[in-house]
Amino acid sequence: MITLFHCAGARSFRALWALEELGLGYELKMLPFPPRVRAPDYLAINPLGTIPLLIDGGTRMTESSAICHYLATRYGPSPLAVGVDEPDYGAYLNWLHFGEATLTFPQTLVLRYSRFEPEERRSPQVAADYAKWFLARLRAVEAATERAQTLCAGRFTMADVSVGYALHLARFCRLDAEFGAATADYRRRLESREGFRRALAGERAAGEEQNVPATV
Ligand SMILES: N[C@@H](CCC(=O)N[C@@H](CS)C(=O)NCC(=O)O)C(=O)O
Repeated sequence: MITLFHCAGARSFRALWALEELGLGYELKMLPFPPRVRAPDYLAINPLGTIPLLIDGGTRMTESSAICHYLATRYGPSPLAVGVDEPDYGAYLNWLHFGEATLTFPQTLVLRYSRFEPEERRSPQVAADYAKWFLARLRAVEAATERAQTLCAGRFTMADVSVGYALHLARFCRLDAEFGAATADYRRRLESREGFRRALAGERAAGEEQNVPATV
């Protein structure tokens, strides 16, 4: 059985969404955010203290975008991964990593310095600078989604899960009002997927069952 440690709304949502898109069975363990402070026992399981943590037999993974690709290939073949022999293999890998490294990184600084730090450590300047950074990087998504319904390979893939999570998180960062028209439509298409909706409902139900409050 696959086990996923998750905080509502956090990057582990990518893994949860991927599991739902693939229709795999899993156990969802909810944690309060941040686990290193509010669930210190978790450090014995994952010394990094971060989520996601995915355990699948002897495999342990802590990188959300890598988990998406792992699940689609380990439990594939699936059209959710792009194969090495397909023309868009490079574009797929690039978007998969772009979602986390280029888009989510600045968002976490916005959240941290506008909402998560204690009042005296907050920095409107840092939050504003990284909001600008995020919106500038989003131009690549706007250009791609003006041309096509998905990011690559002419179909929905784990690259869309990776970037789609960053667009989902933008609502919590209050940055979604500044999306271009194509990006806003793309996010609506992603969020109307059954797999996305099941993931959202699943994290809500598991949070209630396990008595773990939502992150934001
Ligand atoms: N690059 C990693 C980042 C993991 C990460 O930093 N997760 C955040 C939540 S979104 C976290 O656990 N933060 C709590 C902390 O750093 O203590 C990924 O994509 O999964």
